[in-house]
Amino acid sequence: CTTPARVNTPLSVITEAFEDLADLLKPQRSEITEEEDGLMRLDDFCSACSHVPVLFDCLGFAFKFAEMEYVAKVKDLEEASKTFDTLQNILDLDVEKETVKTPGSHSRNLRRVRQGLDLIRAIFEQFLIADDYSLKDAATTAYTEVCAPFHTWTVRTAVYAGMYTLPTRDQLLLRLNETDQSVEKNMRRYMEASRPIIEYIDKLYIQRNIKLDW
Ligand code: 1PZ
Repeated sequence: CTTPARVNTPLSVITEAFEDLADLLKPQRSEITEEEDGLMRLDDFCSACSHVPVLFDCLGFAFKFAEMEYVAKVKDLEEASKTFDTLQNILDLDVEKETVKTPGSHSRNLRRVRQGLDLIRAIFEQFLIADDYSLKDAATTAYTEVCAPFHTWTVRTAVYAGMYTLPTRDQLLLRLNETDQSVEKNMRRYMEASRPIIEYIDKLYIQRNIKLDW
């Protein structure tokens, strides 16, 4: 029997990784115990996050610094996963040490990675609003909504300048090896899968009385 060749595009790899992670959050999976229910493992989270950098390869040099920032934060969490089993564990330790918002702390890096995942979701949402909407306009709107309020003036200025160097819509589809139809399907799937994960992370902070205004 012949299996049809399945094309694994960068986007489908990312999307599937986050769908798998979101599945782990669904209650009543038979193979988990009650204590494990509702817990997200840090290593599972990091392994999904580690797929994102292929997206940066499609964006060009201007977003190299964003990639390095993102990768450094995920790497810190990967290191932490050798000591801490769950996302809960890193928050609890930082709460105890009063280092939740301290630059470089695991809880702060988790918040930054979460903002990155949400930014991607928002960019996809904007991108799909119209076929003739440029990537630059989609990304600018998404960034203004999701990340700009939390970034310094210097970072914001650099990001807005970088937007002018983004590829066109067609160039992006080409680099992602997607068609108009397949990109829509994959982006929607990522939007669906990332939503519960982002909400889950936000809840971890809120449950510990940490406001999300940073
Ligand atoms: C396909 C779509 C293309 C759109 C491209 C839009 C890219 C916007 C990039 C925003 C970069 C922000 C970089 C710098 C952020 C830093 O201020 C903070 C510092 O955190 P601190 O050390 O003070 O705790 N770093 C971060 O927030 C780390 C994560 C940023 C990268 C997220 C980008 C993800 C989205 C890219 C899509 C490929």
